[in-house]
Formats: sequence, structure tokens, C-alpha cells
Amino acid sequence: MKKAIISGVTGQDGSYLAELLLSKGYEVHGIMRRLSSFASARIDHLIVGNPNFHTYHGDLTDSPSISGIISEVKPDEFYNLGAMSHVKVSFEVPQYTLESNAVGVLNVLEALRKLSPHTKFYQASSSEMFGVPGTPAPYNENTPMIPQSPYGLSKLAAFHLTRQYRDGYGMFATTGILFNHESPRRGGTFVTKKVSKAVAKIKLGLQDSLVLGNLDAKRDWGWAPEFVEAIYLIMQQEKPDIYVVATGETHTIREFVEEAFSYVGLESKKFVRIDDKYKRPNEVPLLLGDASKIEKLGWKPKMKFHEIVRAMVDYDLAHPNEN
Ligand code: NAP
Ligand code: G4F
Repeated sequence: MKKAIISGVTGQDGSYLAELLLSKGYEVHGIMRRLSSFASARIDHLIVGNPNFHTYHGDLTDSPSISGIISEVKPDEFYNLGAMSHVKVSFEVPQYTLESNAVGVLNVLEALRKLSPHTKFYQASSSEMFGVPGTPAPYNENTPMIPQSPYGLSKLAAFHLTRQYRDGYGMFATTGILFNHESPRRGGTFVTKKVSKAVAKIKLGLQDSLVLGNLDAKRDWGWAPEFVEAIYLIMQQEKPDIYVVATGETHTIREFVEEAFSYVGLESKKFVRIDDKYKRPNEVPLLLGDASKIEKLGWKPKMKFHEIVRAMVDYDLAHPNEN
């Protein structure tokens, strides 16, 4: 039985990846942070009565906790999905963002090198590492990266640390540069979930308006369960490498908002207000990915933009009071 550690197992991707690995017969070890309130809603169904699923308290910024789990489990695969993943928040907590997303990755790589060098390592890289206005799109593995946020910078540092451990120590340290991917499990402060939840609540008479920031930015939005299949595929390759994972289609935030409102028969302009407090000091105006490299391995996105919007709104209509 293969053993995998997932950092960030309580997050959107971590929960889907845990399900995928368990379905493939893995023993899955998830790292969770201790918080003052419960944060395990996405994995509660896995924790109860599942002999192959184990959780540990740990934090990427706490090196002893990470090396302790690695030396105990000696996993075949380590999926590093844990991160302070909110771009706007990273401007407010830049030091912590770099500590968890960059130094945290160093902590994992060093622990693997010393304690479990046979372990394959996956780093969750991000399309937010791109971002120079005017760069010709679509972006691929060779597009220059000049990040526009502390989050993007932290992910670029981690991307290069992964490369250095691959090249310098010969470790299986691989990475996917994932463009935005969404699902009903998306955190409520990301724009898609904020919109789908608000549209559902407005439709049900539980909310009367939706306040947003920049509606002009464009994002390449995919479906999270499909994107974790790409993560798994990247880890199963013979050699570590770099892969862009994207749909190759881009839409403005405004289009997402209009699609969601019109799906429930409402006009967005009656409910949406703009407040600068949701805008960022620096914005990435356009994200559009070219996933032809991973598509050669057999991965292809299936869910279309309007299906993603509708699936998220449908879920929130059925669960309006869920966080
Ligand atoms: P998410 O829902 O925000 O989940 C992030 C996870 O990381 C949560 O489990 C969180 O724990 C954990 N975490 C945060 N700080 C940590 C720390 N210091 N130590 C250990 N764990 C920590 O993010 P996601 O959407 O699943 O994304 C997964 C990964 O892919 C992240 O690294 C993200 O940056 C990256 N990524 C995401 C996208 C996307 O569109 N979703 C695109 C490209 C890259 P708590 O539950 O305790 O907060
Ligand atoms: O949903 P967002 O917060 O996602 P963003 O910044 O693109 O980052 C996500 O995708 C990255 C991959 O490219 C990941 F690495 C990262 O971890 C995260 O998952 O914002 C999307 C767009 C931005 O242009 C933002 O300015 O929506 C715009 N926006 C407009 N109003 C808003 C809002 N974003 C948020 N979060 N909240 C708003 O009210």
C-alpha cells in the first residue's frame, strides 16, 4: 500500500486529493493546523471510520512538526498543498505569507532530503507567479514570471526551491503551475464562491446585495476535482518536471457574476455594488493558460465555464447556510 502525506488537507484541493488517493488504495496522512474553531468540514467524512486516513497537527512554519511527521510516515509521496492562499490577504500579512509558502517549502524539502530522500515531492505552484501586464497570453511553462503580490512572490520562491532540490540533490521534486480552479468547496472569500453564495442567498431572500472589487480582471477558471487528477498525474511521471494546468479559456469577473445571476433569473446590476476595499494594490489583469504539455500526458479539462458557475450556484441554493 502506497503512503502519501498531504499538507493543506483541510483545504479545497487537499480534500479532493485525499478522496482521490484513498480511492486508489493509498494510506493518506493529512497535516492540519490547530485553529480556535473547527476547520475540518471538508474532510470530516473521511476522518470517521476510515482506517487508511490519518491526521496530524502540524504547520509548515514549524519545522519540528513537519520533520516529525515525515520521519514517522516515510511516505512514498508528499503533496505540498498547504499555503496562505489568498492573494489580497498576502498584502496584509506579507511576512507570514513568505514564511508559510516559501520557508515552509524549504522546511519540507530539507526534512525529505535528510529523513526520506526516496519520497516524491509535489509543490502547488500558481499562475499568480505570472502577471506582468502586457505579457502575450496564453502562458506556458516558459513564460517569464514577475509576480505582482507577496503571494505570487512566495510561490515563485517555492518554485525555485523545488527546482534547486531537483537539480542539486537529484530529488523527485515536481510541480504543477495551476490556474484558478473552483468547486462548491472553494473558500468563501475567493470571488467565485463569494458570488455563488451571494446569488443563492439573494435568490432565497436571505441577502440583499453583493459587494465586490475589480470586475475587469480575467481568470482561466477550471474545475478543482479535475485539477487534482492533474496533480496526481504529474506525481506519477517517471521524471520530475514543470506542468501548466489550465483550461485555455478566460472570462472576466463580470462575466462570472452575470452568468450566476442570470442562471437564477435575476439581473446582476440590481444587486452588485463596488467597494475599493476589495481591490488590490497590484492586480494581475489577465490569466490564460496553455496546458498543451500536460494534455500530451492524457489530461484534459472537461467542465466548461458555465457548468462550473451553475454547479456552484446549485450547491449554494441547496446549502445556503453552510460556511
Ligand atoms: P485553500 O482551500 O486555501 O487551502 C489551503 C490549505 O493550506 C488549508 O488546508 C490550510 O489550512 C493550509 N495551510 C495554510 N497555512 C498553512 C501552514 N502554515 N501550515 C500548514 N497548512 C497550512 O487552498 P486550495 O485552493 O485548496 O489550494 C491548494 C494549494 O494550491 C495552495 O498551495 C494554493 O496556494 C495552491 N493553488 C491554488 C489554486 C486555486 O485556484 N485553488 C491555484 C494555484 C495554486 P487551514 O484550513 O487551517 O486554513
Ligand atoms: O478569487 P480570487 O481571490 O483569486 P486569485 O486572486 O486569482 O487567486 C486564486 O487563484 C490563484 C491562481 O491564479 C491561486 F494561486 C490563489 O491561491 C487563489 O486560489 O480573485 C480573482 C479575481 C481577482 O482579480 C480579484 O481582484 O477576482 C477579483 N475580485 C473582484 N472582487 C475579487 C473580489 N476577489 C475577491 N477575493 N473578492 C472580491 O470581492
